Amino acid sequence: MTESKATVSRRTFVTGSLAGLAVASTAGALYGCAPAAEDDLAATGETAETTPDTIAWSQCVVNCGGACALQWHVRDGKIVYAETDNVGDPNGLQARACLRGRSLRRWINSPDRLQYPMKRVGKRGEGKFEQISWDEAYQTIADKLKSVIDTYGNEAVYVNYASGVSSSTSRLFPRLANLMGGYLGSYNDYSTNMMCAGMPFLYGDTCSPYDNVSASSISEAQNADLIIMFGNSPAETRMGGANIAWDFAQVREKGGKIYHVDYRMNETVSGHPDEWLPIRTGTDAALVSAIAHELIVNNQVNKEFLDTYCVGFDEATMPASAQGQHKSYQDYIMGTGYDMVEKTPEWAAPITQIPAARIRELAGEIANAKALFVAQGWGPQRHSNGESASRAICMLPILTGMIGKPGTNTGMREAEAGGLVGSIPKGKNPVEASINCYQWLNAVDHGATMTAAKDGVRGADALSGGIKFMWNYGGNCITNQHSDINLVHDILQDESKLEFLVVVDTVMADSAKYADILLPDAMRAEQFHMANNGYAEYYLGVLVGEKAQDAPGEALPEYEFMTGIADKLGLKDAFTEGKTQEQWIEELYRQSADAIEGMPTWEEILEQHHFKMEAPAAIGFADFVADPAANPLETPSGKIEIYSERLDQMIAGLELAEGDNIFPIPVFDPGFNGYGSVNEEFPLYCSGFHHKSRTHSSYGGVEELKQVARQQMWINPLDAEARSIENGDKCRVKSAVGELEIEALVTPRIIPGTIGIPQGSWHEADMDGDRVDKGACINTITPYHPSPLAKGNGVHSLIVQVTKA
Ligand SMILES: Nc1nc2c(c(=O)[nH]1)N[C@H]1C(S)=C(S)[C@@H](COP(=O)(O)OP(=O)(O)OC[C@H]3O[C@@H](n4cnc5c(=O)[nH]c(N)nc54)[C@H](O)[C@@H]3O)O[C@H]1N2
Ligand SMILES: Nc1nc2c(c(=O)[nH]1)N[C@H]1C(S)=C(S)[C@@H](COP(=O)(O)OP(=O)(O)OC[C@H]3O[C@@H](n4cnc5c(=O)[nH]c(N)nc54)[C@H](O)[C@@H]3O)O[C@H]1N2
Ligand code: SF4
Ligand SMILES: [Mo]
Repeated sequence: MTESKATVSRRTFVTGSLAGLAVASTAGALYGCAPAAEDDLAATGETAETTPDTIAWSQCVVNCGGACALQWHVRDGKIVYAETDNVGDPNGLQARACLRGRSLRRWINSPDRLQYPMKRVGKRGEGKFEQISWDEAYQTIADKLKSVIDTYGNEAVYVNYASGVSSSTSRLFPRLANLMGGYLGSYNDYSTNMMCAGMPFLYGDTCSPYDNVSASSISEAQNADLIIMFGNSPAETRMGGANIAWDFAQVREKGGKIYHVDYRMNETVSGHPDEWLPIRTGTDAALVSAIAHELIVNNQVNKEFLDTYCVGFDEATMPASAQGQHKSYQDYIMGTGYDMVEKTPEWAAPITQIPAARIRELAGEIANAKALFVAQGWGPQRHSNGESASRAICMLPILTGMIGKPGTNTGMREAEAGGLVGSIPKGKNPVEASINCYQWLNAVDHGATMTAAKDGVRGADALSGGIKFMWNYGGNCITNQHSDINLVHDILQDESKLEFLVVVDTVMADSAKYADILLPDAMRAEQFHMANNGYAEYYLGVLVGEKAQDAPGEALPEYEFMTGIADKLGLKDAFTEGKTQEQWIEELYRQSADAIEGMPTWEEILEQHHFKMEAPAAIGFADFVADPAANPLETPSGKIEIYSERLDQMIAGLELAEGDNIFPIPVFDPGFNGYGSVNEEFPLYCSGFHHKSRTHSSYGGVEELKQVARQQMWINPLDAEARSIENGDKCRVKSAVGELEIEALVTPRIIPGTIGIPQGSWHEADMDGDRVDKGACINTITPYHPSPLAKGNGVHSLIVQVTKA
C-alpha cells in the first residue's frame, strides 16, 4: 500500500512517521477521527499478532460525504474488524473513519439485513412482506413499469431523492428509465434546497454550494483575523480524518478570532475557546440587517467595492427598471423602502435575542477586520425563509468588500474540491418536466393541478398528471427524512394515487415499509466498487475497493438486479453495453487516469486501492474581483446582484401561498412558522440538526452508536424548569402535525425559547394507534410546507409544545 509517486502535494507525505501521528492524535481525538487505530480489535478479542492476513479495502459511502477509507480484516470469508486509512500524510490526507465508519461491520453483519426480494402483503407502512424469487421481482417490476408508461406516460415515473450510497456504479434506475422514454425529473436536493434557489440571483447561475469558485477553501480562514461561522459545525458534519473537522482544527490554531452564530453551542464551538453567539433560529437575516445598519450609519461600508462589483446597494446602482422606487438594500435597512422600518440593533434585539449593544460591538469588529472570513453551514437555509437568509449572510462580506482576497470568503460554506472519477452514465432524460425534489408527495397526491407559477414545476407550465410509479434506491426520504410522516402515511395508503413503489435498501428502513416490492442490496463490502472522496475541501481521492465477503441471503449488487429487470424489458444489451460492473469501473477509472495527471494506472490502483491528491486551495471569486470585466459573474449584469431585477420580474409571475414572501433583496422575513408565530398551544420554536450518532438515518440501527450519542432533545434550563422537566426525563414534543417521545437534555448550550432535536432517528410509531413516535424522528412533527421560492424543505421552521411524558 504505497502512495503513488505521482501524487501532487503541497504537503510532505510522512507515511508512518511518529511525528505525524503525534500531531494527528491531538486534534483527531477531539473529533473521534484518531489516526490509524485498530479500533475494533478489542471488540473481537483479537490481537495484532493474530490479525488475519486478508485485507479488503473499502469505503464508508453514506451521505456524510466524507467517504472515509476502511480496510476490512477478513477471516474465513467474513469481515471480523476494521482498520481505517493509515497511508500517507496524517495531516489531512488520511481519510480516517469516524466512530460511525468504525462501526460499519455491525450494520453489514447485522441479522436485520434484508436478504430476499419481497412483495408487500400487508397495508403500505405495515411492514408485512413475503419472500419472492428474483425472477418474480424482475417480471413484476418490468410489467408495472411498462403499464404505467403505457397508461399515463413517462411523466408518471419518478425517482425519489436518495443519498444513502455514493458510488460510481449506484443509482442506476434513471439509466434504465431513460432507455424507456424517461421519467419526471427533479431539481435541487434536501441538503441545500433553499440556498440553491436563492443564491444564483445574488452570485450567478453557476454558483453552487458544492463548487470551489464561489467559495474559499477553509484553509484560507487561517489568513483571516475574524472568522464568523453561521450555523456551521464541521466537527459534527464533516468528521472524517480528511474532512473539514480536521482542517478547521488548523484554523483554530493559526487563524484569528472565531464566532459561531448558532441557536445551540454546537460541537465545533465546544472544541475551542472563542465565542458562541446564541441566536434564535431563522433570524440570521435580522442580525445581518442590524449590522448593515451600523456599517451604513458609521460610514463603514466599502463603497468602492459596492459601486464597482455590485448592483442595488443604493439608488446609484439600481437597474433602470427599479430606479426611484426605494427598492435598494440601503432603503430597506434605513427604513425608507419595503416595510419602512429602520433596522437598528434595537429592532433586531428582540427578534434575534442578541442584545443591541452586542450587535453594535460585533459590527465594530467586522468594520475593523483586516480579513473577514464569513461562512454559513446549511442549517440557516433549512428554514422557511432560507432563500433570503442564505443570501443575507453573504451581505457581510459584500458590504465590507471582503471577497476575492486572501483570508476572505463569500459567505458560502467552504469550497469543495470535486471528484476524480465519474459514474456509469445515466443517458439523456427525454422528459423535460421536473419538480423540486421535495414536491414528490404533492405530485403523488394532486400532480395534475401542479403548475410552474404555483408549485415550481420546471420545463413545462404544468404537470400532465401525478406520479404513479416511484423508485427509491438507498434513501429514506419517503417518510423518515422527508417531513410530516403522518401525512405521507395517509397519502400512500390510497393505492389509486401512487400505484407502485419499489424500495431498495439493506435494512427495513421506515420508508422501506411502504414498498410494494422491496429489494435487498449488497453493500459496498460485498462487491467490487469504486467511489470518489466527498466533502474534503482540499483533498481529492478515489478508492477502488474489493469484495470482502458474500452478501447475506440472496442480496445482489444493484448492477446485477438492474440488468435482470432490463432483460425482462428486452433492454439488457442497451443497459449493460455488454459490460460487467468490473468492466465499467475499469473503463471509468481509465478515462480519468488518462485525463488527470498524476493518477496511478489501472494496474497500480488495483494494487494500492486508494489514491489521494491535494487539491489547490481556492479563494472565492478571486478572478472576478481581480478583473470583473474579464471574469464577470453569471448574473444578468455580470455583477453581484444585491437587488435582482431578474428575481423581481420572476416574483411578479408567481402564485405564492398565503403568508409566503419573496423579495428581490436579502431581507429578514420571518416566514411560515418563523419568528412571531409561537402561540399558547405551541409556545416554543424547534429546530433540527445533523447528529454524530448517525448520518441522517444511516447507522441509526447500530445499538452501540445509540449508546455513545443518545437521541435527546436539547432544552434550556429556563424552558425545562417552567415544565418541571429534569435532565433525562422522558418528554413529549407535539406540533400541529404529530407527536414524538424523547429524552430531555437540559443544557444551557441551547438558547431559551427554542428546542433542538437531532434529525435522522428511526421513526417508530403505531400508525393504526396513537401515532406517537417513540423513535423520536423529527419528521414526525415537521409540517409539509414547501418554501416560497425553492419549493423546498425549510423544515426547521417549526413550533411545538413540550411536556413531561
Ligand atoms: N427534519 C429534517 N429532515 C431532513 C434533514 C434535516 O436536517 N432535518 N436533512 C435532509 C438532508 S440534508 C438529507 S441529505 C436527507 C438524507 O436522507 P436520505 O437520503 O434518505 O439519507 P439516509 O437517511 O441516510 O438514508 C439512506 C438510506 O439508504 C440505505 N442504504 C445505505 N447503504 C445502502 C446500500 O448499500 N444500498 C442500498 N440500497 N441502500 C443503502 C440506508 O439504510 C437508508 O435507508 O435527509 C433530509 N431530511
Ligand atoms: N454526523 C453527521 N454528519 C453529516 C450528516 C449527518 O446526518 N450526520 N449529514 C450530511 C449531510 S447530507 C449534510 S446536507 C450536511 C448538513 O450540514 P448542515 O446543514 O450544515 O448541518 P445542520 O446540523 O443541519 O446545521 C448546521 C448548524 O446550523 C445550526 N442552525 C440551524 N438552524 C439555524 C439558524 O436558523 N441559524 C443559525 N445561525 N444556525 C442554525 C445547527 O444548530 C447546526 O449546528 O451534513 C453532512 N454530514
Ligand atoms: S460517517 Fe462520514 S466521517 Fe464517518 S466514516 Fe463515514 S464518511 Fe467518514
Ligand atoms: Mo444532505
